[in-house]
Amino acid sequence: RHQAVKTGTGNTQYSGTVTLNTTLSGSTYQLNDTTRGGHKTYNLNRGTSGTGTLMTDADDVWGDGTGSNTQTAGADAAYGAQETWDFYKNTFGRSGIRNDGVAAYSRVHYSSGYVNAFWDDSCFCMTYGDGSGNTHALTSLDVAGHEMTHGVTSNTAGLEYSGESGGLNEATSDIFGTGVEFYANNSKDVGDYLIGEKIDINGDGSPLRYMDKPSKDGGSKDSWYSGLGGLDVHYSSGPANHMFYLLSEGSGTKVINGVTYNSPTSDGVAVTGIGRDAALKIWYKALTTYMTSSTNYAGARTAALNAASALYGTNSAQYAAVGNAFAGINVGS
Ligand code: ASN
Ligand code: ZN
Ligand code: CA
Repeated sequence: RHQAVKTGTGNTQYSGTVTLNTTLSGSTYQLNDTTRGGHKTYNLNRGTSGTGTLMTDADDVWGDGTGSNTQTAGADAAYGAQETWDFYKNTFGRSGIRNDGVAAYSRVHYSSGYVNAFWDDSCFCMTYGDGSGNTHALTSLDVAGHEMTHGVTSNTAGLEYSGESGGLNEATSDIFGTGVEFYANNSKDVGDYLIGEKIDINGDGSPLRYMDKPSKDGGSKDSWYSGLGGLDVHYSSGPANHMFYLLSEGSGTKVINGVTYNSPTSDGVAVTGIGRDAALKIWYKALTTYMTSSTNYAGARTAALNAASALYGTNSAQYAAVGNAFAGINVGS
């Protein structure tokens, strides 16, 4: 049967009205983006296994911007996959999660009242719950970028998901999830250094995590200490998220896209940022070239310094800033 690439409209819950590449098969549109490795979006319809059904539509307009329309989560998931694909391709020249030009697939409406989203290496697929109570669908752009980055990490450094390497794995997902959010440059979902600010996971409007000062979530640490590896990986990620914020934006108070950040350093020494683009490049090269499955915080510092040296040279401001940002989280000096 003849298939053609079409330009559909997604009425997302979190990112306004967006363009989605779809496929016209016969007289039915499919949420299938053949221009980005063949990413397909499926509806699990509250099931918890298999792929469910490929999302299809008669007029190529997907969702209505609210969670009560079944297609809306599909529009957000497809948009998240699209922006994550484009971020990695256009920022790092990475073609998909495995860098082989092949897309993962996404599943929405997983289970009932499920308040999470997750990447799964075994199916090479992304899954989103609908949330419950005050928590909305887990399909926001930073969450999508966070989860799919777990696939990138597992296909590169392979950071083991426990101890300090687990914290670095989680932070890598927050760092590039945030990279995706800024990359998309969507006026309805502006970039920030907060994670999950759109989904209301706490039911009180607060985000899940804060990169400028991770301890604001009540569990994450701002700086490395000897017991860090004993924490949940979503808390031991704090110092690396904080390092990334310091490296990008510098310490102290700063307003970005209307959000006020106030980032301290563990030693009280001010850090000057080098900008998010350079910080992202350094972390990506560190992850894909220098880190291994057992890299800890001290090893991450060495990896990031090696990456900055390779990209900018050891006499560069970028190289010096990596050392200063790690000193700001009590790693090295
Ligand atoms: N949302 C969680 C995370 O990315 C789910 C998981 O995979 N553990 O950490
Ligand atoms: Zn994660
Ligand atoms: Ca965010």
